[in-house]
Amino acid sequence: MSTNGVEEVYLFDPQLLEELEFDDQKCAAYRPDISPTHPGEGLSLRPLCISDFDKGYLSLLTHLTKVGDISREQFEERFNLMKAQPGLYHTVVIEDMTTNQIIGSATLVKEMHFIRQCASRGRIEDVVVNGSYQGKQLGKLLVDVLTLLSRRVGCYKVSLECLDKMVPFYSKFGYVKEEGQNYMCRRYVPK
Ligand code: 16G
Repeated sequence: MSTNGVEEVYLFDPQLLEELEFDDQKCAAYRPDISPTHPGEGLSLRPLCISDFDKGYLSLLTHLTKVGDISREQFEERFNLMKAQPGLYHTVVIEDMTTNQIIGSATLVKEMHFIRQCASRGRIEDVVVNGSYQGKQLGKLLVDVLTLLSRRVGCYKVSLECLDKMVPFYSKFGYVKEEGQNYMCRRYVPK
């Protein structure tokens, strides 16, 4: 795909999303019905592109947590480092095609391990939807897509961290608080 004759640089192959059997395998119910190929009027769901620096991707992330002052050079360097590890970083975005702004995003990170016969595990990170687009089932769509993708790319499990109030939301996709397991974290910078 190209915009203005310039070839898009995707973080990962968009075909991976096209190949998901979303309608047959989705976890959540959608009313009205939406899907990765039809996320809603004027919206498009796709992998993160290097050009999303100019489409408000970083300012969307500030709805989730601190982002800092990231230059184009820093963004592109990080993007290219992630892209250079094929199969590990899957950031999906939703663009409002009428404003050319990124209004939703989530990331699946695939980690490689030795345990379980050299297995991989998935982590769903940085799920965020612009407040003006809430109620359009977009958070649900992003998490559903990445959860399906985690299985498709061979993860033996997928996990995420969330606030107490978000537990009912993530439960819809089959995420459970495992008995006896705790999320522990040591921070080196303030929250
Ligand atoms: C949320 C995110 C997590 C992210 C963290 C950032 C989801 C499911 N969880 O817990 O991925 O790393 O926020 O917060 O999106 P922090 O900057 O305070 O660590």
